[in-house]
Amino acid sequence: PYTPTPDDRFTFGLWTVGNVGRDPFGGPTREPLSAPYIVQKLAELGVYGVNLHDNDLVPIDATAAERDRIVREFKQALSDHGLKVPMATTNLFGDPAFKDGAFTSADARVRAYALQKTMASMDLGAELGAETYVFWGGREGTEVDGSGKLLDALGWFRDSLNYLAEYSESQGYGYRFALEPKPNEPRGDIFLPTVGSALGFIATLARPELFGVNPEFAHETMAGLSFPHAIAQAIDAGKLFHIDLNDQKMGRFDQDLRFGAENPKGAFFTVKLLEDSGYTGMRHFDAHALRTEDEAGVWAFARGCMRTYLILKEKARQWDEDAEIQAALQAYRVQDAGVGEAATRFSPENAAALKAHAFDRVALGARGPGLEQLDQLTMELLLGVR
Ligand code: GCO
Ligand code: MN
Ligand code: MN
Ligand code: MN
Repeated sequence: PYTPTPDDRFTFGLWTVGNVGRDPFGGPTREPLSAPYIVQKLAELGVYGVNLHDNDLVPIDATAAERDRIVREFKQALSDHGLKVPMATTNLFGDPAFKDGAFTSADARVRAYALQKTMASMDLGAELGAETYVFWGGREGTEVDGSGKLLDALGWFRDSLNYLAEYSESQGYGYRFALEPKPNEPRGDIFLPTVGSALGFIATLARPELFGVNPEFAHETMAGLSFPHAIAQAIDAGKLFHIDLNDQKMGRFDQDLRFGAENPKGAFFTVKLLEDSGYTGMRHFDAHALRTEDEAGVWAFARGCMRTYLILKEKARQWDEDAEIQAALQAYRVQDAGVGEAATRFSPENAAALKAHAFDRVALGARGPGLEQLDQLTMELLLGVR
């Protein structure tokens, strides 16, 4: 049990298992792995697909001939090992040209270059069969609000996304776009810092139906927010187009920990929401092995992300079937308001009836809902004694 198969729809990025263990204070601790090798190893682990930034595969300064050779070899590996590329994205953060933003740079030449680079990357993604296109605006932000671009930046961002959505449609790519919010790092403040911000912004785009969100566990946690609450809102809005699963201690730098490594309870309710809501998208792990690890540790990390997901999926099923938990849940939810139709649908008559109803306010306030017991039962189930 808990051995993944492609039916589980697990994906990793080339940049995740390919991470060489660099951090701001030290260089790489691992050798780079080639893309075809990563494809082979992920397939052996039962993964469904692999995602990429343009420059994870094709170096930014590759010639056209080099690009074609690299892409040909990658496609060969995908077909040899039966892996898909469900999602593609652009590296708009690594090159110094983007040091003060890509779509939100104050330099119109950089904004135009970001559009050009993204169109080329969308072409690559489409060639590889990607259906989801992610925008993570890592450099879209400021340290200096004296730059005076807080309003302009949102306008530039919107214009770029509108442009690229039209490009996708004009090419017949049919991409669904997913905005990935993050509150900070590498910028002091990143624009559109949370899932809620991104959802609000999408409503201002020319083709909002083409855009959803790509929430990340670590990013909402960095903002001090609850990841399950964020994805619940995205699901409710019909906007959960993709998801970045990992883990993170609150109040720390971006850690990209193995899924479930730090907050298994948050991971449990994340899995439960995805499974209960009928989410059909990819379960993508945007995380990497600890810098301490060698290559064996990388595959232990990848296997661990997927095993934890599958274990929690099984726990979610147990939770649903646990009679005591279900009874506690039933007791918690009082179904009948005792006011007939009056509170369910507005009409002048219903409103009048509701206004006339006598509530026992003191009794409502005195009721204990049993949440301590419900939570303890959940903990005991997670801790493996139920
Ligand atoms: C991060 C981000 C990135 C993005 C990636 C794909 O914190 O570095 O999560 O890993 O997810 O660029 O959009
Ligand atoms: Mn991240
Ligand atoms: Mn990260
Ligand atoms: Mn991410």
